[in-house]
Amino acid sequence: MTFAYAPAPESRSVVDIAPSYGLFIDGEFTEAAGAKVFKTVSPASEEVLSEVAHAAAEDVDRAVRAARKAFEKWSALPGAERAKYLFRIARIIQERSRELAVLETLDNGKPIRESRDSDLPLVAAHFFYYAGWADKLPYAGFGADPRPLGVAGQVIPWNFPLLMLAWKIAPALAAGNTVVLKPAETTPLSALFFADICRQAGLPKGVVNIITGDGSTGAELVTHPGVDKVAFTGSTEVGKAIARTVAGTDKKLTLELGGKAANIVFDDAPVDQAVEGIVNGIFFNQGHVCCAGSRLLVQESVADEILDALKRRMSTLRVGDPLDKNTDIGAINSPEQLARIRELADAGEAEGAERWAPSCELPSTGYWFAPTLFTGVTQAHRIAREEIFGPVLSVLTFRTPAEAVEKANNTPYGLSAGVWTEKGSRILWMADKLRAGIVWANTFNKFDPASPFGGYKESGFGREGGRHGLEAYLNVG
Ligand code: TAP
Repeated sequence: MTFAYAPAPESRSVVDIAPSYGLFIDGEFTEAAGAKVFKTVSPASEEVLSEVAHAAAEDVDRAVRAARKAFEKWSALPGAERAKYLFRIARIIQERSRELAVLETLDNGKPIRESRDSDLPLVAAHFFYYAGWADKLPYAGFGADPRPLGVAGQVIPWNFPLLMLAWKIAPALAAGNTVVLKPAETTPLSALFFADICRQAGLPKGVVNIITGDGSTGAELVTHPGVDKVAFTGSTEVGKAIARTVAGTDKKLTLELGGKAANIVFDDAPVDQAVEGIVNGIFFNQGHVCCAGSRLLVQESVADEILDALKRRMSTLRVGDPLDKNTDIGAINSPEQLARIRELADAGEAEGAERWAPSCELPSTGYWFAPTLFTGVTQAHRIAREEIFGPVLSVLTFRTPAEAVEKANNTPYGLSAGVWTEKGSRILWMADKLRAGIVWANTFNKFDPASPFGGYKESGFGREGGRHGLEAYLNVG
């Protein structure tokens, strides 16, 4: 059954979206060379939200030059002065958080409860955290006089548009670098609002430049000879291509790529708490999360009990209008992503796994996928190996801790993992054996600006967050 999607008008009016946006270069919004534009669409309503400039190669060059020019003065400012700008940006983000949360939800499709209660507080916290570091760099353990790298070219994905921007821009600026950032084509708006916040904060021109476009714009940016540091978050496929183009140059590189995390539930875990953790692990942000707990490994002796409770809980999840505060699962970000999720879910069935989803009404317009789980999954199935990046959970079972570790590590990725057990010694043993950059114990998807985040293996290299996140923007050799 379907129903028409009608966004709540009072929420929509919180944010004033202009019919068109230019590129933000050297402190000004400007047209792209050739005046090329693209449309950004709400994935929940298919409404065109705005037309956005599509940067050409010469725009990328203009932005990098502006960042280079600004670098001389910005890097020479005392850290305490740079900190003032970052604190100001953090405060403005807090003041405008309602507007930004609605904007993020409109452009991305994520539930307003998540953008309001998770994304925006974390974005502000990130700027506050790195503002605190700006005048303490000589005490960060990188030597007495750590130097910034220069111009950072940063490319981010669509799943947490403003949060990924914060993860990239806050440490770069704190360390004295200047930035050219390219948001994803499907979610450019919050980065453009952020550009306005930079102006509001009086940030010197050229310190932050935002260039919108598609993958070709990203490729122009990361290959530009004036870029000293490339920071990329996105798919492993594009990350590998970037690593190839950067190889042999003097650019520094950090990559945050895909994941296929195991969420491991032992027989002594409290069932209700574990089920909440499983639901949060895979259905938060529609499963568009690089560290999503997309493989549930459950101990055989409690598998039936956990699965029964999980299905009951999934039946209560509300899919639909992302602007409704009661919504648990919003829209899939794009028709392309929806097609990929459908293709992999169909492959799961074709390969013999058993598909289950609660009966739920999906809106007739927009891009939607019901929360889904697969049982009878083997390690050979595509749904156990490939990143789905959607609300689809693959369930596997294990008998012993050693078998859980072996299955959890049987993936080319290594970003995150979760362990649910009452035994502290088992948590420590598992954390030591799991090849994952982050291991959560009796929780999942917990983020903190003070805590480093990053992967092993094909999930990338380098860390964002914490003191480690500064290292990626400093000459520490
Ligand atoms: P990608 O297609 O890799 O896109 C990421 C960004 O790179 C976008 O801004 C994209 O631009 C741009 N891009 C595309 N081709 C490029 C190229 N050849 N050179 C330079 N830039 C290029 O990934 P996605 O579909 O947006 O995001 C989903 C993937 O990101 C998932 O695999 C997910 O796991 C991963 N991800 C990882 C993390 C962390 S922290 N590890 C966080 C979030 C997402 P357009 O969008 O404009 O094409």
